Amino acid sequence: MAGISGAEQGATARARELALRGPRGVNPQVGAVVLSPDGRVLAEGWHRGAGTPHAEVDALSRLTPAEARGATAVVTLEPCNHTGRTGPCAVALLDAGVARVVYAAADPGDASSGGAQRLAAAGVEVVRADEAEGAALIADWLFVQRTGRPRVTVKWAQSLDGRAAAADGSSRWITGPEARAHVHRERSAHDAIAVGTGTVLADDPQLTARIEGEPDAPQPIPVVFGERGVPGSAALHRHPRGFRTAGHELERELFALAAAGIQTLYVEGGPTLASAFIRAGLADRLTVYLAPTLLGGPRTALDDLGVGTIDEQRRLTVTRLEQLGRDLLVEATTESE
Ligand code: AOF
Ligand code: ZN
Repeated sequence: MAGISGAEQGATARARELALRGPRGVNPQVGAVVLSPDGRVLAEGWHRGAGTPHAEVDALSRLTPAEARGATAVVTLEPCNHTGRTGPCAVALLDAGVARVVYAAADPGDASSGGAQRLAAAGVEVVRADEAEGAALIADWLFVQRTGRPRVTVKWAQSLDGRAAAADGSSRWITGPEARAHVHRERSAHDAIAVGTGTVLADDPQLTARIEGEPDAPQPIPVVFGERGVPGSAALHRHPRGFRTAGHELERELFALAAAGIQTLYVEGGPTLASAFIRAGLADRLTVYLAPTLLGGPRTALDDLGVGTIDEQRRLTVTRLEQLGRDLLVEATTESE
């Protein structure tokens, strides 16, 4: 990358690794490396979550004033320019006498952005590195900043003829073990799983991510949508993270989840909930497991989507098509993405 030394390039990659040590939550994952003028690593830092020091301040805290003076700070996110839960990092870097700042992603915040400009105006050399990788690192957080809600994946399994259950409502195991293993990976890759109370009552799901050979796989927190309560005997009460409940006003509930630090939501909760998310334009990505079986009958995988006439159809873009054992996985994005 133009204007960036080999040492700085290495430090940018290292800073991304450090960022991932921090938790996903209301704040972005951010990493920082401070280099001496001749490119030696002087200190590393990362952000440990809302209310704790920002990555660059964490790294600076490990240096003597003499080491920091004239050094280069390499950060995955533009140093902030605001006093939030902590003070402005741009000022901390200036006060420390840092001579050069290399950063990747721009800060999208109205209040927090402007750090790069402030530093440059004060005579610090400010260089932009690796913008795409910096943004990719915090893509879900950036999505939340843009929309105010988590990124939503809606998942369902269906027979080849688009049914989710037999006429009597029995529905388990229409897909094979490979598809089910894939679902557990998907669960683990999201911050929260949404189900409707109907699914809790009918299936009594555990909603844990069970991945062979990965006992420590991240466990998303279950969110139960709907007015009916969760019975005291439900398996959900034994979930390692507990569970949240949510009402039926989807958009408002999503804002609340984002405010609680949930950046991604996996909607697994049956035809009613899946349809509600899609109808409301709140489904960003669909994952459909197609089982080579026929069920016929009234139990369609989705119910009313508000498509009264063909001009209102919900056009999708297929982003992935894969065979999982005997089943097929179709991934698609909606217009709202
Ligand atoms: C972080 N960690 O390492 C950097 C951030 O109110 P605060 O103090 O929690 O500040 C959060 C904002 O600060 C965040 O939204 C982002 O705009 C900026 N930079 N944040 O949490 C960091 N460098
Ligand atoms: Zn900051």
